[in-house]
Amino acid sequence: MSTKTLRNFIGGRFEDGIRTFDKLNPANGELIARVHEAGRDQVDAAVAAARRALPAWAAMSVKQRTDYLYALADGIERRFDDFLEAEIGDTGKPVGWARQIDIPRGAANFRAFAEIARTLDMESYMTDTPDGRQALNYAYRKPLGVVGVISPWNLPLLLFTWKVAPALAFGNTVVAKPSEVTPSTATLLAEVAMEVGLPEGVFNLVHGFGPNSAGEFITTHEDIDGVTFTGESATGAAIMKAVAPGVKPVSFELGGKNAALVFEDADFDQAVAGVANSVFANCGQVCLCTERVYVQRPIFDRFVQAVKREAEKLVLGRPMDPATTMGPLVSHEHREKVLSYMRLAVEEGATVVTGGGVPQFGDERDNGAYIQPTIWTGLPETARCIKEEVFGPVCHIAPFDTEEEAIALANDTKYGLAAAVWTTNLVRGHRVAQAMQVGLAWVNCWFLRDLRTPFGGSGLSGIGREGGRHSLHFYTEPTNVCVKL
Ligand code: NAD
Ligand code: 6OD
Repeated sequence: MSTKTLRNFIGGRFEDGIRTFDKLNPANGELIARVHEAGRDQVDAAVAAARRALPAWAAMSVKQRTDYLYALADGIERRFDDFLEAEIGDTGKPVGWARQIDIPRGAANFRAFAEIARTLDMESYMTDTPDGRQALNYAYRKPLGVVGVISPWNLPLLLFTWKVAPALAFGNTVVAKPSEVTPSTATLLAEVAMEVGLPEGVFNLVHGFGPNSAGEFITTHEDIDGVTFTGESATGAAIMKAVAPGVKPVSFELGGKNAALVFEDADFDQAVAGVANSVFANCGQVCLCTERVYVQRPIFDRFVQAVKREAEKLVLGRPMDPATTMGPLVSHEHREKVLSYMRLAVEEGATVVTGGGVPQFGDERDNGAYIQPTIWTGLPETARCIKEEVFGPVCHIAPFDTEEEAIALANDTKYGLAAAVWTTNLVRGHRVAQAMQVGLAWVNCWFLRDLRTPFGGSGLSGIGREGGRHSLHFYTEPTNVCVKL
């Protein structure tokens, strides 16, 4: 495959950056792209272009504006195979997962938010006035303005469009930075924006890193009206500091240390398959992945052995091979981090049920960032491997006796993103799900979601909720209009 050149997209034109950095394929270590890093001047130019484009974009009829969003969705689908190849090249994820999840959701995000924008109603109240007449109050929603979007590498197109789509649907213009680790599909989206004739300056793309690079230049820019960010909790904290002097709003979707609770009355096979999927999907690199599994004691040993069998069945193949069920981690740097937790787990007293290291293939995959799916048992609840997000294909499985104990164990974390409850007792399912201190609780499933529902977490997992109408809270500013009648 030839090496690509990826540029910034500013004011409707592709532009070189101040220097380039290399993007390697995590499945085999090959150079796949040279990426133009935006300097401060280019971020300034992108913000200025977004500011110039804002009045016309915000004033456009909802029908006309959302027609562009449908066109972007159609454009992604027209170039589905380009997006698929680019996403797989950047991440090493299995083709089956990217074909079913990443690329379709890139298009679906635009359609879902276009639909929400087209069907919005307005909050209104009729109030009695002291002189016996009435007043009509209505909350008129205006776009927030120029929105800074910063996204991570694990579901690159899905999470990039998850922020760009609502911003555009509700009349904002955007300066967006994908992760430096996965710059390709965002660049393809810029090409699609050009192809569908999106007005220049409405969507601007800058490449680069966080500190002292495009990420920081966006978040510290005084003409940005707010920042929506998905990534690590520590990065969220740095961004909060960066926007504090301007008192800018933020929307944060951050890390997780998600629990699965498996009750003895669960459908055993369904729970085993569901838990294994929630631990190992996308090589454990989904913020919603399960890293802590609590299993009711009577089925504990059998459950551990069954999940071990699922882990050992995973096919660590080449990403484009349809038989592959687990690709490499996203980079060698990230593998070093995950491996450091594997060493730490042993130091902290874990029993390694399966995995724990790097697989050997005897072919080009040995240059990739592959890692073994790993299960631990026996750690104390105070262990760092129980408390800290690993973001790899690992979980710890521990027993519990009572429902109260299971709830307490699941909630004993500073994160608050997601949890899954496995039980055939649906009354218990509702009760336990409602007791989870998380933004998303599943019963007998994982990763299923209607795009109209609120998404996000509490504690170290984030600030605010996005999704459907909930996205209005960040992407629009209401003006209450009160009319005396
Ligand atoms: P990261 O925080 O390292 O990077 C995310 C983005 O922030 C990248 O574009 C990066 O360049 C940028 N960035 C880094 N430092 C910055 C700074 N100081 N100022 C401005 N921008 C900066 O995260 P990652 O490693 O790309 O992604 C993995 C993390 O993201 C995990 O913790 C995962 O749980 C989390 N995540 C959360 C969700 C969610 O919805 N809650 C979704 C996906 C990923
Ligand atoms: O499904 C979504 O909308 C979403 N934001 C998923 C996030 C996954 C985290 O890695």
